Order: sequence, then C-alpha cells, then structure tokens
Amino acid sequence: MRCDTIWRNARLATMAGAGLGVVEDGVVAAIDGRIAYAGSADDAPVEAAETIDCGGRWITPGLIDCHTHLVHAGDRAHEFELRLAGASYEEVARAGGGIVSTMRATRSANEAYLVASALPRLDALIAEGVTTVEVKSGYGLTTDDETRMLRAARALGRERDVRIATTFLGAHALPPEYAGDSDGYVDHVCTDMLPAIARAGLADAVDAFCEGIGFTVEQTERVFVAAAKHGLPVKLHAEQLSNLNGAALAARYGALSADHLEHLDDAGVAAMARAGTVATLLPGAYYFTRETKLPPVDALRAAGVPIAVATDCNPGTSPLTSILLAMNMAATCFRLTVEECLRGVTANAARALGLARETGTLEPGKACDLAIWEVERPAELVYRIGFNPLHQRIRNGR
Ligand code: DI6
Ligand code: FE
Repeated sequence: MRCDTIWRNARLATMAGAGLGVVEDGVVAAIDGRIAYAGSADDAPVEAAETIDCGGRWITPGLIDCHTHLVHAGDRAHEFELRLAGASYEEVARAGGGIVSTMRATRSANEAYLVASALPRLDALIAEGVTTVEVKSGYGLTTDDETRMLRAARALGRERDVRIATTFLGAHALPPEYAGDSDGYVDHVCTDMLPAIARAGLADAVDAFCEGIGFTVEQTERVFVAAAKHGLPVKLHAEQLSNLNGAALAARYGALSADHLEHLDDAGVAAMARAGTVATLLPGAYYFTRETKLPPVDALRAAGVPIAVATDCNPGTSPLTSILLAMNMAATCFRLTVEECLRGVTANAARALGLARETGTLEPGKACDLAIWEVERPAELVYRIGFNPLHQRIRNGR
C-alpha cells in the first residue's frame, strides 16, 4: 500500500476500543486525507511520499469541541463586574445584561463582523489541536439574525482548516418583541425560523434551552417535532439549573446529546442510556457560575451513558476557549478520569455531533485529523492548567 504520508516512531492513543487504545510503537498512515492505517509498526505500511519521524511523541485524534456558542457579538465583561459587586442574575438582567444584551449586539453586527470576532476564539481552540467545532446560533432570535449567525458559523469553516458542525438554537431565549408570549415565539421558531434555516441547509442539528429561564419541556417538544419534520437531529441544554425532565424528553426523541445535566435524575440517566444519547458535560459553565450541584457522573458511568466534555464557549456563563482547561475542570470539578476526559473530547464528542463515522478515533477510513503532543503521558493533557503541549495539528492528512 503506497501512502501519501506516514507518521512513525509515535505512541498512539487511538481512543478506539477499551481504554485509550494505546499503541506504544505506533504508526499512522494517510491516503487522500483519510486514515489508511493506525496501529503497530510491526504491520504498518512503509512506502509513502513523505515519512515523518515523530520522535516518540504521542498522537491522539484531533480534538473536538462539541458544544460552543463561538459566534456572537460583544462581551459580558461589565456583567461579570456587576456580579462580582454582588448583583444577582435578575438585577443584571434588569440592567440590560444577560442573553438579551448579547442578542442586541449580535443583531447589530453584520456577517463579516460575526466571523471576524469569532476567529480569535476559534484560533485559540485550533492552537490546542481542535479539528472539529460545533457552533450554535441563539443570539439572533429572528429568522434573519439566526440565519446570519449560522452563515457566519459556516464561514468559519472556510476561513480556517477546521470542521464546523452548526446547530440552530432559536429556542435559546425569549426576544423582547415576544415578551410575555413564549408560546407565540415557539410557534414562530417552529413554523417560520426552523423551516427557513432547514431549507437553506444552514443547520446540522437543532437545540433548545429547556429551563425555568428558558423554555418548558412542552415548548421544547414542539421544537423537536419541527426538527424531526425537517429531518434534523436534536440536542438539548437540559437540567442545567433545575430538573424539568428535559434530558428524558431529548432521549425520547433520540437526541444526539443532552448537555449540562447538573440536575439530571436517575430516570433521565436511564432514558439516555436506552437511547444512546451522549451526556455532554460543560464544566466551564459550572465553574464560572459557581454552581454547586454536580452532574451525576457515577450514575452516568454505571448506566454506560457516553460522556462528552466541551467548553460551552459563550459570553455569559462560560467565556472559555480552552478545550484542555475544560478537560482539567471536568477532572478537577466533576472527577472524570483522564480516559473519560480524553474520550469526552474525541470519540464521544464525535458521537454527540453524529460524526462518529468521520472522526473521533484513529481508525482506518476516518478523516486523518491528528494532534501530536510533547508529553510523556496522555494524563498531562488533563493535569496541566493553562499549558498547551501541542507539537503539531494535522487536518485531513496535512
Ligand atoms: N445555558 C447557558 O449557560 C448559556 N445558554 C444556555 O442555554 C447562557 C448563554 C448566555 O448567558 O449568553
Ligand atoms: Fe450552551
């Protein structure tokens, strides 16, 4: 087999099968941007146009950030100062803070600005070996503004060599023009916004914020029915601040993932296990909002629910653009193991995006997306705080 590129003299964490799928003296080979071989040097191909000696460095799959609000205008640093001065969430909202303040900034930003302001955040993730990023809408809250957000998200995938998965999150917050009429807004999301965005092919999935300060489980179900009608998979911000049984609803609709989950109960865990819905944990939001309720990690483990970890990069509750720090927080705050953290930003993150056949492990047939690390052991990727040991990022074999 003649390959385009061979990476040899490496230690592989393939994330395939049990554990980290470690191969001590490993080789990865690529043909036409796809993995042709990943395994022991003993059985590896040797002929290639280019052969790279990795000097014993570790190779993981390219990392995946499966939950971000990367596209948005403005920031909420002033709100952060108000909160530090003791203001409550409600007082901040009354002072014009909260999601609606980001909505106002985003509505007045054109697509070029939305792209330009997201690029530094995307570059921070890329610098840590991220090769796939999920980007949600949810700060426009009108058809035109949500469309512009998703066009900007798609544009990020043209501006940088990165895979972008887009998610329509029209049911993120109630816009001022629908004040007091959340059912009317959900009608607008389901009958106008979602069909327009589906027709334009701008969303790969649909999400909602099922929460007391968001939308009810009944309203969320209407969004899910509309998504199914347009052939779009769903995911859900669920049980972040209370238990509305959103995760169980998401599981009933075969959701790719349910996210946050601090208030998830045993029935929700069981429903997710039955459906194969991924539990995406977002330690950045837990940390930044100084939450105290931990997600039921032991119950998720016992039920075999796949766990993903993501930054939830957003200006209000998780202004975090480091997937490595997200892993450290998941281990330090939620007590995930190193293996669970690494699987959470690779194989399980791919599952949360419906991309498990394309990326997330070092296996033949998948995109040759790699991260090559200057570490003695994979645990250093989770253990260190604010240190980036990336040696090289490979995307589609280049
Ligand atoms: N949950 C969150 O923590 C963010 N959205 C959501 O559904 C908050 C987004 C923001 O405050 O801008
Ligand atoms: Fe989020």
